[in-house]
Amino acid sequence: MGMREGSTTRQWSSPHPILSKLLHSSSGSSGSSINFSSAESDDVFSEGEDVGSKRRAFRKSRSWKTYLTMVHWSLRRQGSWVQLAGHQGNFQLSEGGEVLKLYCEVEAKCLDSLMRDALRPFVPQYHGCVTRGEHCYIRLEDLLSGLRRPVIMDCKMGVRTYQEEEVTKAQTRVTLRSDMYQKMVKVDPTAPSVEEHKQKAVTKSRYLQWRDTTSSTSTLGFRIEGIMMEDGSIQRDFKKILTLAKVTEAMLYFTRSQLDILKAYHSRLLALSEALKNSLFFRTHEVIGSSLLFVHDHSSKASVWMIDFGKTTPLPDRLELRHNIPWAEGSREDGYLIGLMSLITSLSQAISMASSQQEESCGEEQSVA
Ligand code: I3P
Repeated sequence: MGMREGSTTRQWSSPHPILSKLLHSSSGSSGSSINFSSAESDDVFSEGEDVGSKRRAFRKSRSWKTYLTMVHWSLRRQGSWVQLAGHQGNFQLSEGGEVLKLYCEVEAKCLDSLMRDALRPFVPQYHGCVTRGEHCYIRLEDLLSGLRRPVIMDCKMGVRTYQEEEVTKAQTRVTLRSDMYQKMVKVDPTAPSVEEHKQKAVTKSRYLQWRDTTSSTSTLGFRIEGIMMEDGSIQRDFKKILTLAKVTEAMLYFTRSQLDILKAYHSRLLALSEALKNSLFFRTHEVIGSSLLFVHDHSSKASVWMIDFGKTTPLPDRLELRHNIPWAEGSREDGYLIGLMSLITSLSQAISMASSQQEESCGEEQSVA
């Protein structure tokens, strides 16, 4: 896996010229998660866990949150978040303004293939790996550079967020997670079974399935993990959204009903859907826990990027996925396209609602005049 220096022209689905980029997040080994801070805190650990595993778990689960905290910090200081390179976590910035993300072999392999795929314009540019101190990092394009007061939304794609192996593993080797039990109870004290309450722990597979079925993941093929507004405020109270109507409400909130931004996102997703049809990578990979990152700023630059490939794995020889059908155990289908279609439909709805709102307010202004 060599260093890649070639830069690609980035495409912004906006009436404005190209400018930005964006970063992402995710745990070293996996997934995305905008772990937006709110009532649902991530930093819950069980008593008796060893310090090393606590630290690892902390680093992993806090990755996106760490990143957002860094952005928040830099926004408050009106400076570049490059200043924050020294912060601990899964990310660092390198001299060139790249983002360094803790190395994960699965993700590095995906990014390497993606740089030669039809999806390249939708993925942060990958520049190989670098070692810093004891750790190896993946060098990624900093997709937030050039944006002022960015507004960000992370949507975790697919009808499930766990790999088939995670289910099989849970059947043969039961590892109980008290941190996940605590997260579960915080959201819904009645969710754990009597047995789980007794153990004060659940398996990871059980937790991930619970998250999927209590959010729009299972039904709409994606869920909103969180939103960061331009003032740096972070919200992640969207995980219990189940209907498209509620997603559309969240879209309108996220974009403040700005038509040009909604349209830019809509056309970017249509372009992504075309690229996915031509992507060998997409046909031959099970895409789990990957996110679409929506980013815009006050100047109406808006784009969407595919991020987080830590749980995206190649399929066995000759197997190809359709991505647009529900999952049945063993099929490896991920439902990525179900999620993409839901998002496109939601954006269409948001566009027509925002248009009507605009027409109404124009009408009101005229009658006042
Ligand atoms: C986390 C989320 C992550 C998952 C993480 C969960 O839950 O499901 O995707 O990491 O597992 O804790 P939540 O968003 O509800 O806080 P993976 O994608 O790597 O499975 P982890 O704690 O084992 O990292």
